[in-house]
Amino acid sequence: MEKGIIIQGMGGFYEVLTEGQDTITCRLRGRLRLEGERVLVGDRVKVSRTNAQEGVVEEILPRTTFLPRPPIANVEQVLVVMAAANPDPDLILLDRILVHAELAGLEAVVVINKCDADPAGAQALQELYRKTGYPVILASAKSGTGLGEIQEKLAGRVSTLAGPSGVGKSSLINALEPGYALKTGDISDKLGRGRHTTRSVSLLPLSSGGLIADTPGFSRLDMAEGEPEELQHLFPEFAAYVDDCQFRSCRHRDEPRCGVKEAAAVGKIAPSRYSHYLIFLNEIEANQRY
Ligand SMILES: Nc1nc2c(ncn2[C@@H]2O[C@H](COP(=O)(O)OP(=O)(O)OP(=O)(O)O)[C@@H](O)[C@H]2O)c(=O)[nH]1
Ligand SMILES: [Mg+2]
Ligand SMILES: [Zn+2]
Repeated sequence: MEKGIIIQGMGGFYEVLTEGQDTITCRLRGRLRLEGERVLVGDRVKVSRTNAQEGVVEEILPRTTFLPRPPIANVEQVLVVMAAANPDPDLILLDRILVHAELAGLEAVVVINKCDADPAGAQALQELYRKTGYPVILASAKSGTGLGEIQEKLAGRVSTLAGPSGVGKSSLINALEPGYALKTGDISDKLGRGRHTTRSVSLLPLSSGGLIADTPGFSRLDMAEGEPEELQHLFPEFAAYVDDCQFRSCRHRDEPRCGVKEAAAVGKIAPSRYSHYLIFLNEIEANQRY
């Protein structure tokens, strides 16, 4: 049997990139369908060929990572894309995606695309996220800014893009690999939002040897399940200040003498990050009550 990776799935058919770099169309072995096995793009599989272009997925290998949104298996890294403008950056969504990436054990990179449209705004965002410790890349699919830096992050690794519709995820891939000519869509004048041009997740081989997933944009993301006391660990920049909290069990909300709260008050932690932490904490606590 050959090994491969699912690069696209559609209506019960899966495109599998084999180790020999062939792409073949596969169905799932009936047994896997019966077991209700959910196959994701990124899943490593064993396939048997029925002919040169077709085969059957016989086995799904254990996943190393899993990201629920965008739904993808085995990626090492998430590039969270926001536009500097058109559409306006959605920082709470950006932080939600970063929290999900931390929870899944993935590396994350913040990409501010469309810097050409608002260079000053893009720089302010870079400044804000620099404090988090996440790498921040200022990019423009239009002018080519930052493409080299993105290329470096992607080389030889399996990565996914994530972010709202219309921020330029597909455009960035097209700028890196013009051969793909992925469909892109304009921004609706009335709502200032993207038009959900990309409809499904697909993993694309890069000339640098890596794989990058283009994904549909989304704007809603439920807070992950988890323990309220774990949330602080999903904000990596908080770690430097928790020793200044009076209580070891501090949730950094109402407690007296809280190092995190103090760091946010003086701007050592970005106030928006801290306020999103409080919002997520309330959401997790509310979920626990049911
Ligand atoms: N000015 C400017 N426009 C850009 C840039 N990148 C993309 N765009 C435009 O933004 C619009 C949306 O781009 P897409 O690549 O379709 O966005 P997407 O993130 O893939 O959107 P979905 O597939 O709907 O999730 C298109 O009109 C692009 O031409 C950029 O760097 N600068
Ligand atoms: Mg797209
Ligand atoms: Zn605290």
